[in-house]
Amino acid sequence: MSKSIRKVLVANRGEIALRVIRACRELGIRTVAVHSTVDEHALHTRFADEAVCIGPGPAPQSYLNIPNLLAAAELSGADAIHPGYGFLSERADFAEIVERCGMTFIGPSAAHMRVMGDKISARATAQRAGVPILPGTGLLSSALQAREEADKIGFPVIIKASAGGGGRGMKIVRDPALLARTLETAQAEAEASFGCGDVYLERYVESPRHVEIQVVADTHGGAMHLLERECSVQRRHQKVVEEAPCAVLSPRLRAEMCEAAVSVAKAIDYHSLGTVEFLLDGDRFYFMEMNTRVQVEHCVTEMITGIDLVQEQIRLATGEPLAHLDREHRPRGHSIECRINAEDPVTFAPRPGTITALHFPGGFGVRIDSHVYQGYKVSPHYDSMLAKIIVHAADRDRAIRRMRRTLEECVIEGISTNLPLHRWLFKQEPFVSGNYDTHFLESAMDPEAVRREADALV
Ligand code: MV4
Repeated sequence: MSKSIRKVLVANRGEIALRVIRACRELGIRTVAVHSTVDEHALHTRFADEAVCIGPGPAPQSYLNIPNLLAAAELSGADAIHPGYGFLSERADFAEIVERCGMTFIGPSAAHMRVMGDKISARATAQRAGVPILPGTGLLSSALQAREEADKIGFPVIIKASAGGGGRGMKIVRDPALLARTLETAQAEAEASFGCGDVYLERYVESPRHVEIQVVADTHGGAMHLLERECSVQRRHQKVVEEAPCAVLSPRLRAEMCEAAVSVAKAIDYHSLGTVEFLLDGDRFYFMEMNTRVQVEHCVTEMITGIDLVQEQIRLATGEPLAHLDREHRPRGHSIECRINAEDPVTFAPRPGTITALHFPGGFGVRIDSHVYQGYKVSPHYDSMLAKIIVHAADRDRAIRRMRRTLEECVIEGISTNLPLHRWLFKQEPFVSGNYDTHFLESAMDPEAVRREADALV
């Protein structure tokens, strides 16, 4: 029951499009890039075997334009579509249309995407699988019910949109008197942003860490984990640094979380790559959500397991079993990723423009995943990520030292980047000691110190 894939249309841009093209090349699969008019000279356009223009710069008219993508697939004779991350990667309707057109969607089934895309049903799934969830509710139907439930859970509570995820559509309520009004606002905002006003409650955890488990599952019932990633260094739900393994997980807790993640995947007969997100509060962990796509931060898992996750994802989409992967994984050294963005290092405001000079670092244990080059024009239409700098070393201390020297070597001129922020971060004691939570970056951020790092450059 193995479906062969001979030609993949890559429905994305930037570094992830390159990443997919590279994986296909090594697997002997032909590739079709799609690009907007703005990306005519982009590397993904050049690296692929063929390229098709699918519309103008704004994403809704190009990278999110389903009819144009399907036409490009049909015209080029692609037999599979890889959605990358962002854009259409978690749109169940897109996965469904791709399959109805007789092509393979490189990802899970539309049904898997729907169960996990709806955060209320994702929570119910975890509970059914015997995986810890925070005290909370299903769909809220009235302010009165919300108040009764919140009193049982205990304040503070957090209101979450069922169609949200990744931190979108969440509101913390500390004062019971504000619950009814905040609920109304949350429902209205969810309706406006997602076209679905469904919300639910959870007990609010004040200082959690974000730890996620990578899972891989085949279409024959085989499922396994590939250890964890720590993603607590973030701002406004945008991850800034990710690492694997997590500095504070005991082997026992790691084993429990990994087993829980596999249970969630098995409970829905999942297949493909998946990420099961947990909140870690001391030595307790709680299921948050499951992402059904390849993630920006997948590289740190690749470095500590030696497994090419994008190649695995493609193999799994053809119906190949997991058999060739080792069953037991112990972290092999330590890996850290820094997301380098075209933005103001202090305000985080996007800063598009032209890169006038570029030198990426190198050397032992350094990996750069990037689509930019000298003369590259960073467009305001898309995500501001320019590059991922990934290091791998024998242990966390060595990985931090390697990242420091790597950040020192990196030169990007002509636009403002967050390199100074990273240089500052890698000197901060809470980060270096591993003693930080999801609030660390926003609370410790010192604009003066980051400006000094920016001025120390050149
Ligand atoms: C929470 C929480 C505290 N308590 N849920 C944000 C992303 C989404 N996956 C879940 N998120 C959170 N859910 C409860 N009940 C705190 C967060 C949260 C967070 C989680 C992971 C990484 C960064 C975060 C930053 C702020 C809040």
